[in-house]
Amino acid sequence: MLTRRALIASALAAPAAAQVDLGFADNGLRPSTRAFPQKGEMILQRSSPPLLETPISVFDVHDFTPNDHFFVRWHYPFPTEIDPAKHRLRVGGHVGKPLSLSLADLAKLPRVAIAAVNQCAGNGRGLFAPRMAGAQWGNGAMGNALWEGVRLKDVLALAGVKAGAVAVRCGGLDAPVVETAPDYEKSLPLDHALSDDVLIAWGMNGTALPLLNGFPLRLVVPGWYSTYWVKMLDSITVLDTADAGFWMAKAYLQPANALADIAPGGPAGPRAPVSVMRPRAIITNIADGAKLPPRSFTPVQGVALGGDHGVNTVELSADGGRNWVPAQLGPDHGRYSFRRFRGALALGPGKQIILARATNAAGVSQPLNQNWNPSGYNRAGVDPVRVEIG
Ligand SMILES: Nc1nc2c(c(=O)[nH]1)N[C@H]1C(S)=C(S)[C@@H](COP(=O)(O)O)O[C@H]1N2
Ligand SMILES: [Mo]
Repeated sequence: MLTRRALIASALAAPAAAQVDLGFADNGLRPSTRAFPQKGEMILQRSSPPLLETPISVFDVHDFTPNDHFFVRWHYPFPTEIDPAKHRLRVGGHVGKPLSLSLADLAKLPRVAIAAVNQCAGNGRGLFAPRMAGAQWGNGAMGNALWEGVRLKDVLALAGVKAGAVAVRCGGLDAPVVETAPDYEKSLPLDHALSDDVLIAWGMNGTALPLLNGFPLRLVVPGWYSTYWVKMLDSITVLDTADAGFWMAKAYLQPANALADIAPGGPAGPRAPVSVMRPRAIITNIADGAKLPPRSFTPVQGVALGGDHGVNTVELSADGGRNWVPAQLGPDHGRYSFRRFRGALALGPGKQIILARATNAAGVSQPLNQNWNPSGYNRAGVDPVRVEIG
């Protein structure tokens, strides 16, 4: 299944100049890099641990984001050389039979492939106004891939989950620099861990996971933000009490309302862990601020995701959302996948604003206003694209 060793990357020793979050420069331009192993040109947010963003132009031409342009996000340093033959996935905690599984052991279970969008909970954070702290991502902290592996529930069945279990905690090979810092571990509620769609994946778009995307194994939680998609997965612990660890109880919390929003500067109110993604449509062929020649119809295209339900419609508007015209949808790769869209708008001369709005199969639509919250999670509103015609 995995025959080659992941390459050591001298490039992972970061250029010293870029240890801080770079974000958007005043002129809106962000530095790009080709210095990372198995990656082509990416937008550099931070070099160590790496935060690499996918240029929007990549989404304009692919249903499946190529591995060498797939975004990268790590909280902590991780091994840069991994021998897949020696890798073990330990399964323990509240189970009848603790396990230590090799990749060959996993490959004996039924294999599954699912197309799914992996999106950082902070995707688009840098576009919020007012701004907030955290990686200043544009909309490129997401990507769509065909993930191949086995079901988490099949692995849990091998170990035998005991009565009274409530959650399943996953951890990877990365570790904090400071010993007292909390290991990156994320938990799924037991019912979700047992769903058919949650995978332990080794394959990404027909090949092994790139090192930076979690070689040799990662969790795939379709429809949920990628904070749960633990990379370099090496431990699964079944819990009989709620996970009180930092990364579940203290981090990745958002306002506990449908849109996860509050008034900027307003009281935070009750909070809940981020989980399900909301529908979004991102225009990929026209950059915000572009100058376009006059023509009777301006083509508009992009990618949409439906969250945990498929994309039902994408609509376009050139009059601030009073009138909408349906866009044509591209191939359907399943409910968790990107769905590309294309349409055309008649735009008069001068300054115009183009809107694209996705609605999913559960009838959830994008609001026109952005859902602001103090951590910049779950950006779900329509992203307007301002253009000048003429
Ligand atoms: N082991 C481990 N897994 C992790 C993380 C991490 O820091 N360590 N970060 C998570 C977050 S917040 C994101 S956005 C995704 C990014 O996945 P990618 O790097 O494959 O795009 O990985 C997730 N899985
Ligand atoms: Mo993330």
